[in-house]
Amino acid sequence: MSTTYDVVDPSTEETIATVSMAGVAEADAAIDRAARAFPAWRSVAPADRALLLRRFAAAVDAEIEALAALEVANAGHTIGNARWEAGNVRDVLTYYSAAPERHVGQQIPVAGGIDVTFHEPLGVVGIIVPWNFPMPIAGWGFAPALAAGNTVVLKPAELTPLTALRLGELALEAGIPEGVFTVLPGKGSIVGARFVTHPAVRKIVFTGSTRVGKQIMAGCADQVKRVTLELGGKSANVIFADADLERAAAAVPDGAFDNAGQDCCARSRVLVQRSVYEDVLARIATAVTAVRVGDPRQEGTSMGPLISAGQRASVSRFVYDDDGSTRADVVAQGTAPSGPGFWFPPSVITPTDVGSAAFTDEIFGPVVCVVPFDDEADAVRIANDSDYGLSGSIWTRDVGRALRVSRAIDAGNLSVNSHSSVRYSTPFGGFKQSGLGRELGPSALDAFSETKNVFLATDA
Ligand code: TXE
Repeated sequence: MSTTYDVVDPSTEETIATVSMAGVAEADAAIDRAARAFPAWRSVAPADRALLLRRFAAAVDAEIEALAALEVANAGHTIGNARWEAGNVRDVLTYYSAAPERHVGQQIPVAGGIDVTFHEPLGVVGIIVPWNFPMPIAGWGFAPALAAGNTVVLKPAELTPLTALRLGELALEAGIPEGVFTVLPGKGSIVGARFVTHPAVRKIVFTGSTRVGKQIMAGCADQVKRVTLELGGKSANVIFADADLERAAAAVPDGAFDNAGQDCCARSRVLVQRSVYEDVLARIATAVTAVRVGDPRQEGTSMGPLISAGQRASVSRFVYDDDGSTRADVVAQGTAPSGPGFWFPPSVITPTDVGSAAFTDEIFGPVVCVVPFDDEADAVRIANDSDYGLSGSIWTRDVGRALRVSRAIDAGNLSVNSHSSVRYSTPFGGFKQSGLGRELGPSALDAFSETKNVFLATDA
């Protein structure tokens, strides 16, 4: 049964919208519509499907400011970040709009005939999106899925449905046929879980916690359902003594506190070579205390609020003791507004034990840990001593070391002398418990299609 719920602005705690919450019946109806829309959508001529995706991209482009403002209100993202996120959806759609005409099969030499491969779409794809990047993470799923000829049902996170709902409307306005792309707000345990069990849904794309990702993977096993998982992270930011220390330290806040640290790629473990440790720690403390936390609508604000009171409580336990006092290993803190809003000051921790929870758990807030290391082998050992393996950075002027350490760290997305993780044209995903499969880049299309091999006998 459908009910409604209130959506809250995390910077004011005010209700900004009331949204219908789908139940199992609505999920089943949307999946049935998507299944019925599939045969026609997969048969749309490649050039026409490409054109529809470009029109969808143009519709997003025309609404960048409106989408960004909606995300600022719903997720507390800074206006600069939110513009980038809306632009990213446009860019991902544009990038994959080339696919219908260019995702080609092979002709393989064989005896006795002709052998060709086809990329067949899967059918209905269920996409389950978290609250931290509601627009891009949705786009990374639906753009390649639609381009490859699938239809999509998408469940946004309970806390952040507004931009996804608008993207669903823009798809229709751009001419994407009814039923091809449906956005369905609802509870993960009900609508998300139904995507997993419904036999017409042939693939799940899930981004969220490792805990739920494991449940989804287990649930998909029953039907051998295809699954792409993008889960948590605890990424290492390794600063060698030969690096440009000023640049490396200055990049720590952006690398760790993007989206108030609610970023699966957050480089939340900073490893600094011991000979420069005190120097770099002091620079990091200066950079962190200078972070401008406040109204996300103001141009120039670098960090907004956390998403919810629950998230703030979850982050607080790494920084404050039960009696409210700051923990002893917190060595620097910025400021944050008081009053309404789920604010949290950016904080630096120097844990004495790399096995402590602050150093091993995904905090998902503006908290960065800094520890020393002795040499390259020590840095790699500490970096890899994690269940996660999503991203990371290496700061050095030694090219050989940059490549050696990049190869040695068990993570899917590394950057050298940079904290960037995501480009729509390059693969993105995690090692170990950070996920399964890759999104974005040219090979994402393979995750939304099956390879079919056809042999045609030509012998008389
Ligand atoms: O995630 P959930 P939460 C991490 C981060 C964060 C923690 C908890 O550490 O603090 O996870 O966040 C849907 N079947 N990340 O609780 O519950 C849910 O409705 C199907 C990292 O918000 O995993 C939402 O749409 N779906 C991460 C989505 O899953 C289910 C981003 C994510 O929610 C479901 C977010 C179920 N049983 C959190 N239960 C990243 N990789 O960036 C929930 N959902």
